[in-house]
Amino acid sequence: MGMNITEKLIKNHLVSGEMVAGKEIAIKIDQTLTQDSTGTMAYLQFEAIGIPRVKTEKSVAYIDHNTLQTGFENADDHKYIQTVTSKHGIYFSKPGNGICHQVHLERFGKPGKTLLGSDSHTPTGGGIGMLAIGAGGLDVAVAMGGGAYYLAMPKVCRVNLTGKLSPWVTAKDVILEVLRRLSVKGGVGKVMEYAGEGVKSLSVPQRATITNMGAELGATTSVFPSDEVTKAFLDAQGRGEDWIELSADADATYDEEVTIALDEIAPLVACPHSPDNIKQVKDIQGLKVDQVAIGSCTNSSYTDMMTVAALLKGKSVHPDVSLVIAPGSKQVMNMLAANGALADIISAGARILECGCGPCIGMGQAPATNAVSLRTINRNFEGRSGTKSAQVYIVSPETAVASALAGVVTDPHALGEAPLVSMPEHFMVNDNLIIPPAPEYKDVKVVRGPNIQPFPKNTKVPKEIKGGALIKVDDNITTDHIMPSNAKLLPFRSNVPYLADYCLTPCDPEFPARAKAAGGGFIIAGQNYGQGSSREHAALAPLQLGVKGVIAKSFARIHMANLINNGILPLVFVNEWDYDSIQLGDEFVIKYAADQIKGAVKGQEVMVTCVRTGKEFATRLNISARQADILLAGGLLNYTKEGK
Ligand code: MIC
Ligand code: SF4
Repeated sequence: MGMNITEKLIKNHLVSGEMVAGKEIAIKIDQTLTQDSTGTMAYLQFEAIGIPRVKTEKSVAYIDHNTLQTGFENADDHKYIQTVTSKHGIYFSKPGNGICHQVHLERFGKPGKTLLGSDSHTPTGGGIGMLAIGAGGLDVAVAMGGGAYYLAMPKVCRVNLTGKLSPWVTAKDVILEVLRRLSVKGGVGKVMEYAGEGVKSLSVPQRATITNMGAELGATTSVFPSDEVTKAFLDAQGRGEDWIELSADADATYDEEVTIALDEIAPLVACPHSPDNIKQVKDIQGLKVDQVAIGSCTNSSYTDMMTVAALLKGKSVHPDVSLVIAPGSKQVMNMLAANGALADIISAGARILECGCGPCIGMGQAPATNAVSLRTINRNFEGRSGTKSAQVYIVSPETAVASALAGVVTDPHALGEAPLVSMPEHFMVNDNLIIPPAPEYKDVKVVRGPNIQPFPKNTKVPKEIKGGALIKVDDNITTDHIMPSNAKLLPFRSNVPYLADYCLTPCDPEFPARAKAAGGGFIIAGQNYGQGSSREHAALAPLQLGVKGVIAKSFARIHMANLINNGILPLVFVNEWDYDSIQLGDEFVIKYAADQIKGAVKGQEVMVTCVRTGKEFATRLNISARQADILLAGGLLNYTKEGK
């Protein structure tokens, strides 16, 4: 029987397991990437594992999230990452070189390879036919050491693209349409595999915008075929030799299928505060706009920026709008500067930011109180911009510019004829901000500043797990709620004890103090707990506060893996009404904890006793035998050190 692309990629990298949807498989990882905000922790963990040089084909460390350097903390972290990576055989992309996903696509990604990144938008690499997956830092550390990556064999959803995009409709609108149909939970447990005649009309940056935001569907990853379009892109990057063809067999089968007619899509917008809260731009046309931010790993490519420049040329940003633009990489910025497009952007009144994540992760450009901010980013969770009351809307660069010029939300059709922007035959290649590792392990002294604090480590599972309900939260709690990230907190990603004092504070400011006073306990949550980022800090900070388990209606994939990796039980309510009956402060006991964890592998329920009611309620641990061992050992680090 024929295979789809996902099956081919997995089969070529399969280390163990059966390729049956839902079953645990292990795959070999060819490339890894980290960024600074998850990277410090990943490298501290890599050091703790104790392997001298990475065993991957290529590992790259990017500095892109935290480049503000408001104090010594960021700069110290950069120094640590630069020295530790040099020592262990990892390429280092200096601050200013651009956003990890954009640069990786330009300079390192290869069709047919696997990529594991400590950032949830790693699936951007699927735009050139990689199996690119986001994971927690510890999983990436293990992969750098040559260990396999374990995941549940995903289902494959064929996204059949028909027709062609109409003028003013973009790749961003395509993925917003997919989100409108499937929601932020629609991709859970699946790979979104793009196919159909519509594929060939999409450029690599357009494909990458779509695979990037597959993360917002909760998908394991998303992938496009590697075809002539991919080849032209790699040729233009001077990397034609990295190309291989990759397509689904004619008789390939899929678990699910959705069809998107490209010519039927209109410009769309994701309204506050969720990427799946979709409307047509024309439905909110006229809403007054205070800020427009163009950039992020979703829409900061050369062609995005050239389109923006063409639309701004000879015009002026509306007096009431602050327009900020962050090109995705040094390559993009350099080319805009060389061909004059940057001058058009600047003349129009845009504020140019350094190539990096910037406003997307709340590193500067926080909007004013109650402000309306239109952004080309991928996440508009409440408060992520740095301003809780801000209303953030996700749009395409075209809609962003049309609105920045008009001062109100505007469908780009209002701008007349769409500009023709083509892919360059040659990108400007100058990798002088990418530092290769030292030739030998012993050559480098790793520099550690005072901001780098020991991270919490768990211990073996006790006989009985006891603790109270420390907090009860609703559905769709994001990692931005669990471990907020903004200009004030991001500098402390290598200082978990400090960060822990802010854990879950957007939901309840008293949570850290309560958890500390109680000596730990349980988090009670609704559906899709932990959606969003791959940040392991959303597990490490609770661990620091003594959290032993999270009892939720369901979990987001990466966060659940991070909890297990840190020895925190991700328990799922069997009966959702038990969620309703739990009161804050209720005390719980999980008796015979080790036996119950082992039993869960066979599908047995994990019984939790509530001391107040004297009753037991049933939960499930959806774990493999290996994950049970990890939980029993008190986390992946202990498990790895035990030599498993
Ligand atoms: C994000 O977009 O939320 C981030 C910041 O890139 C995170 C990583 C992090 O929290 O450091 C992600 O997407 O994984
Ligand atoms: Fe950076 Fe934003 Fe992309 Fe995350 S989503 S990697 S913060 S640009």
